[in-house]
Amino acid sequence: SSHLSNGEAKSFVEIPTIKFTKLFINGNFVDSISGKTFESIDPRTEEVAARIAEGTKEDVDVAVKAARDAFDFGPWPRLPGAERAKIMMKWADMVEENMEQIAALDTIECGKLYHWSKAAEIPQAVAALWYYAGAADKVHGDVLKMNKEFQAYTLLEPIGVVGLIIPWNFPTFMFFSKVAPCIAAGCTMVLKPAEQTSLSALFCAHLAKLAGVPDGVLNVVPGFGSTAGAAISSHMDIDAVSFTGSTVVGREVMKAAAMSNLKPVTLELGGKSPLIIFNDADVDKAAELAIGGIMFNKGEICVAGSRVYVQEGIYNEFEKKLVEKAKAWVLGDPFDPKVHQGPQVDKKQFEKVISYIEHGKREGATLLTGGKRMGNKGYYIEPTIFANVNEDMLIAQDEIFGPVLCLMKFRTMEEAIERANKSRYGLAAGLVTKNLDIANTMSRSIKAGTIWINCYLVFSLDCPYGGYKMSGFGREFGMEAIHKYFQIKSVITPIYNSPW
Ligand code: TXE
Repeated sequence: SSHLSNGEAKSFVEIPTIKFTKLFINGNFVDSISGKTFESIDPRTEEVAARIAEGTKEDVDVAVKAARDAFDFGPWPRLPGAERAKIMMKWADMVEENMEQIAALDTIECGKLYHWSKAAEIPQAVAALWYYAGAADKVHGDVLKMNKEFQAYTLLEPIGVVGLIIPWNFPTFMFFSKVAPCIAAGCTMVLKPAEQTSLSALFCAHLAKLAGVPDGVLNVVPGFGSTAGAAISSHMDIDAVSFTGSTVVGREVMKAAAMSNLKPVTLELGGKSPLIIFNDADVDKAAELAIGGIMFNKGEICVAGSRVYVQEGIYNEFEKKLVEKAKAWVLGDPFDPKVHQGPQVDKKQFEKVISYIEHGKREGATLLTGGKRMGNKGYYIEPTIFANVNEDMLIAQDEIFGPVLCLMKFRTMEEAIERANKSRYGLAAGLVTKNLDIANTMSRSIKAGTIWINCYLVFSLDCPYGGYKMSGFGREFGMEAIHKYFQIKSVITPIYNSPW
């Protein structure tokens, strides 16, 4: 196999000094009230990368107070949109200037490809600031009614203090895709990064201050979900929550929101997305899409194409190509530019993926390639492909969130629709066909928030992004995302002596 050995720890880039490890509250880096810290582990080495101040409920309370004061009395919600945009653009420039540093922090904590972060994730994060800065002075209410007796209009008011809870798989992009629309709308916020990946969030908070974001507008409280996270979703003085993470925790967040102050929530949760390949496809290109669709970011992406359905006419050829491509997929240090896949984010995720692989074998699926850990240090897992899978198997139902592909054969389009929809999730789907009728029927029949036709994992900030079914609700990106952060107020007044 062409997999790189992870034996010797080579250094491909200069690892930055880690400067910010404390809570960022009201414009200052502070210790947690308890004084406690937690360890962030480098998944390449299983060694401690940093010790980070551990925020708990008490710290969240202080952060919420700062955000509340900044919202009720501070300049941010009262600035003209164009002024907020100016500061956001400055912040975007600073993120761009510090791209290498930010990418390195994400690689150290998350194990993601450094060169990919530099080429795509951080530029997309910057683009999120541009996009919503551009929107900040162009969102407004409507004139609803003007007749002889009454006129009415709507006002869009920033919703208030927002809680943002983010996961570890795209630390920098998740941070900005949540913060950018929220801050553009004039809200203030308390953000909790995932416990695995706090460093880039803290670094970017530091840049926000330098760019001129007023104190208290953005507060970052690292810590664990059951303490700091739960304190956000159940807080009586947080007006809305946006969450990305597991379906299990999404339900907890919604419950806590309901049981506290009925704050609205947006949930972007797990997926088990189908990629459906028809007989007329270019087999080589389709296999390329399928490999990238599941192995990209080590399978740690909610829209991973984890169920691949191939029509029977090309199935055998496809299977052969797919296995070849999986074997050529290079595992190793994510700082190495030749590598395609780094380690899983942490021990818990690593063990979860391995246990699903074991389960797949027991369930009777055929292991075509992979299926093991690579090396004995770092959370590396070989690209893994199972064939002879059916929808009753756990590996076809659950989100594995790792480099594990389930390959299935189908005969008719009707069968493909039925089986693709046989999932409790509905985040995304991919279609490969040149037949317009098939593409049209399929894209309207699949219950998922995003449909990719003859492509996969193509993202754009102006495409709304989110789930059907247990993949959550609400949409990220696009103008939908900024509207989550407004209250709509209807104002109705009588009019006298109107000419019409
Ligand atoms: O997720 P959690 P984990 C899926 C994926 C993965 C599984 C578990 O299948 O294997 O979830 O990952 C915070 N109240 N996704 O355990 O726990 C937590 O601190 C409030 C899909 O990492 O959902 C972190 O900041 N917050 C996903 C965030 O929630 C709580 C991305 C996500 O962590 C909390 C990540 C609580 N009670 C995982 N408990 C996607 N949609 O892309 C935890 N958190």
